[in-house]
Amino acid sequence: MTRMLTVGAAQLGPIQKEHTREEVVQRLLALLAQGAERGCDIVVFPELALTTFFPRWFVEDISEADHYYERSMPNEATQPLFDEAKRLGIGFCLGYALLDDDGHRWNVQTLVERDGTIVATYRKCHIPGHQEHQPDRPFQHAERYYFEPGDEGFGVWKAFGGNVGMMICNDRRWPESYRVMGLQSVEMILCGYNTPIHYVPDPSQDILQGFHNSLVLQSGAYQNGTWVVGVAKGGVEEGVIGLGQSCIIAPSGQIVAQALTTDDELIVANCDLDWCARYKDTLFDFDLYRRPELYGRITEQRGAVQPEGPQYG
Ligand code: CDT
Repeated sequence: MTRMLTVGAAQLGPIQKEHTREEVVQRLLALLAQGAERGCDIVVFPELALTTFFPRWFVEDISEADHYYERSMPNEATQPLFDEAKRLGIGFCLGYALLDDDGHRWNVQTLVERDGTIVATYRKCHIPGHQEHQPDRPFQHAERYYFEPGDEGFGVWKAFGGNVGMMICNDRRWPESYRVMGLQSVEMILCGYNTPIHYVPDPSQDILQGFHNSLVLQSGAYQNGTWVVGVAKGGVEEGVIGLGQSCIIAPSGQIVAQALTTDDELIVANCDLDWCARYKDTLFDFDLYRRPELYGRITEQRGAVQPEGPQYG
């Protein structure tokens, strides 16, 4: 018996400042329609998929940015997406900024089942960039000003006939994100991202953005025996070049589909969730082989310490 899940990674090209939510939702609907034609059970959209990547600008008064946040989900602008997905019997995962009733600002992804019910809303845990205005940069990456770090960790949910987890962009660079989900028997991780090619603190990394993206997604998939779906918002958005290269990774670590453009583009893969067991029950049989008694530093310590002895460098 196999548990097949056909997944679409719905990459988006740039969303400029002047684009309205209604225009963006039309693009999401077009990708959803392609997903229906190609037999998708679920279509995954990127991080902050309803607006431009607004943390690239700093505003002294954060309330001036309130219009970039959703106050509820679904809402008037996104209801057509929820309605059409339900009509088509396709689930989806949507990234957006949320300003909740208690005034908290989160960078979230909501997972919606094929019948239109909301499975979960994940809050991004690893918030990159900086908190204060850095006027010397060519563009800001002030996510730490605009978002609180998620306080609920990395859940895994019974959905789509398997065990589904979520993470958002920078989370994918941290092995702990995958492992915490691996320890909950995750079989598919959904990850939207916005990755500028230019990394201001160390431009030597610019040319490696694509390599680092596939490196972390592939190793996270393999080391935890899980499918991983990485979905970009790419292209030139407000003058900033964003990485595309959305991809779907098998539990073997192999890339089974990858976007060719940096525009709106749907890539699709038929994913056998039972393939995960080939890794989870053998080389990565956690119960048999892991040594948690030796991993205490992972949770007890945040930054690195120096070994004892002379200090070099
Ligand atoms: N959106 C997001 O998390 N982007 C970061 C950019 C690097 S940190 C400035 C990423 O990890 O891709």
